[in-house]
Amino acid sequence: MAFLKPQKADLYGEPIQLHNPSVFVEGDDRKTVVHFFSERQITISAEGTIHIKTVHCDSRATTYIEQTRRLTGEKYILTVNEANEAVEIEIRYGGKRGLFYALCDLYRRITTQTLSSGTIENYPLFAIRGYIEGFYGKPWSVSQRKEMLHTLAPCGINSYFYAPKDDPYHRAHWQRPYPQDAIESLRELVDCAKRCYVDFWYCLAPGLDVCYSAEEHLLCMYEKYLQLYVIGVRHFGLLLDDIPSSLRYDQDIEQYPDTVHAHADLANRLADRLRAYDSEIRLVVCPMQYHGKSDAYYISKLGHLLDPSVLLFWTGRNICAQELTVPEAILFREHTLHCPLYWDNYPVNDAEMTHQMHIGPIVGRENRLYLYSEGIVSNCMPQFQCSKIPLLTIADYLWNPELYDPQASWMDALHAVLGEEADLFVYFAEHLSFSCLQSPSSDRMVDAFTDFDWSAPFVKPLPLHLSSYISTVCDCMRLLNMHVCKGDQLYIELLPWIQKFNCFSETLQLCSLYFQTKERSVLGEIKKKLYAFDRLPEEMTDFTFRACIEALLQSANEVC
Ligand code: LTM
Repeated sequence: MAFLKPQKADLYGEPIQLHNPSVFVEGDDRKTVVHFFSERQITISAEGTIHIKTVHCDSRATTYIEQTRRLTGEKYILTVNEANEAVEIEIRYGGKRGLFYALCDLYRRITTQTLSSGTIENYPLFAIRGYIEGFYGKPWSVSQRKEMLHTLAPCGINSYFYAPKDDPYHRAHWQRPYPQDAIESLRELVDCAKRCYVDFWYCLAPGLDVCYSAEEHLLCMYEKYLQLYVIGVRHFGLLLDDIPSSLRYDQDIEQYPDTVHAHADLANRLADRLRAYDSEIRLVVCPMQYHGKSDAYYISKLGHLLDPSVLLFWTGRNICAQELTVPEAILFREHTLHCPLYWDNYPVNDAEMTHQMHIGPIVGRENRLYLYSEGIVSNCMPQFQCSKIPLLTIADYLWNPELYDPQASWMDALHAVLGEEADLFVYFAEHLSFSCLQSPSSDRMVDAFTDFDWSAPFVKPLPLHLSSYISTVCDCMRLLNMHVCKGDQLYIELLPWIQKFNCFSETLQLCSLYFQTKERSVLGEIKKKLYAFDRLPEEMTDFTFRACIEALLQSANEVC
């Protein structure tokens, strides 16, 4: 697994074989370490086969990141020595989160039998590594949210932004305080985030009907944030995306020259008030104009007016940005006096994208963006299980973008979510790469289909790689069907795309039958299947597929 990819690793020898390992723990924060391993069913004992010594250390070596020239509590140094009786491990760390990442790293190496002697120095390059539940559609449930925290935190994600557009208390009825049962659910979530060392950002979206200059509205927002403060939240967001662009109340029109002054004033007053309450509170603002050119009037004015310590969201050149680049980040900083905190609209697939399923890896984010931004926060899909796959690649990129390899990371993510079945599942998943990032075809399909002349199918024997591809697609289809029958959530979320893939698979099986029998009646069946495939609205990478089948039909004068 490639998660928490080390910055420096000086390892030697074969991986240490550990069967039924048990752990002996000493040193600083012993309670945390014991709790960590006990929760994961690893025995803690005085005769442990692994001896762990933890050292909390406030030195340059454990707190300083050279590339970004900043201090962090997320760094760790892991030293492993194979001794006669036990494996001796020392963890040096600068902060609690660093210790947590060290333990996650160690645990993964132990359970995958990849622990080797030597030293690992590790820390993340992006400061804010997050995801936002910021889509339109059914919000995730509390248990799903907790599951996501447990999935992503061990891979280095450190921030979760709560902003489901369809939570009425977040947006449509932002003025209403949360009822007690909802607050209890949020408390559960905040506690879970804390245990996962993830910052919980609570976002409020009052822009549909707020009166920017009204003190009573500011007070109402402040009290809403305090409801969350009481349950442990220290990070807040003010979201002004997707709202009317003109001022609607006479009071505001009289007070402000234009909308941007109203937005800056509200954000600054809110920041002042929250900080007067607790100076540690952090605030992020999502501007009304959150994409495009950063020298546009609204965003540059907002940046200049906004308190410099308030973070500013930005989605990039487009709402769903194909690329996020260093030159654009530098320009953003120049024009707004703020480094962008990217609200990255991938893998989100709401609004016009509901026929797309974004399970491919993140691509198109430059590897040195961490030097010019506050971080990246990825907007998720309503399909919670499916979101895990791209989010794991995002976690990988955000930790160590210099070494990020999208395809390798994607396979790791698929394995993390699906286990060994990932190797078969990928024959389906490769067809789901339609997105703002890319629209390639399935590599496996293209490799299998080219080198074969579909318009002269009987000139040569069917190449082995094509028949083997068709049979693997059928195996993959059986796997998908089996999970759908079992009601497994990930496959239920994928059902519309699985149904389309089924048409694809059946078309290929019919082609295979035609190649064997040369029976012309099969061509009619192929035509019907292709038609059924075309009628389903889900987007799949079908260009090569359609072109080949059409060539086959045309060669037999079966015009589509
Ligand atoms: O992107 C932003 C800042 N706001 C909304 C999101 O809530 C929505 O999920 C995405 C994708 O449709 N687009 C938006 O404009």
